[in-house]
Amino acid sequence: MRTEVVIDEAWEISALGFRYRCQVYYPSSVTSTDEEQQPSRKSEVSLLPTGHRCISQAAAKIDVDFDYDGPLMKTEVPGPRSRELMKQLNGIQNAEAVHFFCNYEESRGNYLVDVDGNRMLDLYSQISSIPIGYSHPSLIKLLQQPQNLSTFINRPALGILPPENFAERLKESLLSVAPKGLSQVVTMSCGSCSNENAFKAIFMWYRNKERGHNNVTKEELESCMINQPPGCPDYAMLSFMGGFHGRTMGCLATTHSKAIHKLDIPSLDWPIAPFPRLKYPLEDFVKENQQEEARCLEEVEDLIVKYRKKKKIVAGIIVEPIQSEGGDNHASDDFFRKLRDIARKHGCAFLVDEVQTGGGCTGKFWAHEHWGLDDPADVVTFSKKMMTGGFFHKEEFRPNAPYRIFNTWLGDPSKNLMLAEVIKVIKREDLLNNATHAGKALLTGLLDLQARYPHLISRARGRGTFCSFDTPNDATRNKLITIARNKGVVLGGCGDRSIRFRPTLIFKDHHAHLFLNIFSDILANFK
Ligand code: PSZ
Repeated sequence: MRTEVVIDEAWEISALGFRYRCQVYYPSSVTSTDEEQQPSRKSEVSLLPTGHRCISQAAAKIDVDFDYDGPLMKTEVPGPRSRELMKQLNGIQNAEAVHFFCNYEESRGNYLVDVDGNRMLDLYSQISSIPIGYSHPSLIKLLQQPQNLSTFINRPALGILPPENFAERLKESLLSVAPKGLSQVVTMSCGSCSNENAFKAIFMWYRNKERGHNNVTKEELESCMINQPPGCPDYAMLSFMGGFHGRTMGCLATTHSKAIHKLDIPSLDWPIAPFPRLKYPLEDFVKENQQEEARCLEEVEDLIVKYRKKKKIVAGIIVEPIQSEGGDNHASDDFFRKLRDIARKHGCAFLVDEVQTGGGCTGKFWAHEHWGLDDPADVVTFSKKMMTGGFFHKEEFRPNAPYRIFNTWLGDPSKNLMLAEVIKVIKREDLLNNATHAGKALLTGLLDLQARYPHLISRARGRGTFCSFDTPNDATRNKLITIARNKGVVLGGCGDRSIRFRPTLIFKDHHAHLFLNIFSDILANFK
């Protein structure tokens, strides 16, 4: 029997003077007595906090995102169970990057629960990859529908044996949110794989443009087999210092965020332009920042010309709308419009890497929509919150023959199925506007903390919930992240001293206030 319990709660967070009200629904499916059908729900009943699960008031009751009411800490993190498991895993592989082990069955909404029973407000969401929170009821329901079972258990080699509904499924998932002007889409399994294949599509496009016909010579066919021109032309992708586009060999040549990513790996002599380093607050440095952006754009053009002179042709430019791994470096919309113009002027493809920025966290589905481009990007890559990797592109970037952009899986239809549901939830719950709104609450609070603790926080910045700030140095940044984690807030670092926010799309104002309240205490007591 489906019943619905609605609880109303109101409470106050005093330190920052924020007051909020949280309406709470107890999802009907949890009340089912049929534990067999819902094994993962079994322990939930005992975990139910004394009431509160927060939900957008606009949401239909069936789409409740059930959330806990706050962090609950039992041990320091990593706790004893995590440490034991780390030791175990480290015997099999280098597991030193592991922060702690998670209990995903108990994780809900914006809260990540670890194996020691600690419940943390997750503002990092698996490096920006959880669109609508943990264990969203709409996704659980999707998986429980018998007609979807086959999609999860029979993974096809999509390039040769797609299921009947594949095109239809792409239309209701990826194509329903395609960036303006991009009618074509190819799915891949991860972000690196998406960029890697996007580069290849760009190189093929460029070569066909140069040839002006489809007739490939014998010399080209033979030389490509031994990695030589003309079959392997000396083409390049131009990238930016501080950018991150993945760790596979081609992508790594365009990744310049940390030396440790690149050390010991042979690479390609491809041009690297400086990315603007803006001064904050932006309104106080308008002229300096304009000059800085002009300097970088000039360098882009110089590099294209310089490389052409040494017979290396820049076939494409790759850029992140906000450099993420490299330290949350922003540039103005005007900078990107001009960059797009430069690409067109020199006949280079313009590739926007939306792997981290895509999916709605900036308040628009694609961060580059903020730029207002006259001529759309040529290629847009995605992964993370989109559940599946892949890239959108203009028609002219279609490979001219089958098997040219290809691999075994080419993504996974079960991810497209989940993405279609995620998109429905985003639309139904108005989550793009929510990102704008919640992001404003977060950034306003960060600016307030920056004014009160200028020795600890600077350069607070952000678009939507894609926010960050700088700390004085690496050691302070890492210490703040550790303290926050032990107080029940998971944050991420980026660059050499920034802290970044990458919450889910169901991160609401009251989560921002909850975080700000906790973090304010941390800053007040920081030594
Ligand atoms: O350390 C790592 O490998 C990390 S930490 C965060 C990422 C990778 N992000 C992945 C990423 C990205 O942010 C952008 C803008 N482009 C491409 C990628 C690569 O995606 P994956 O990791 O799925 O291959």
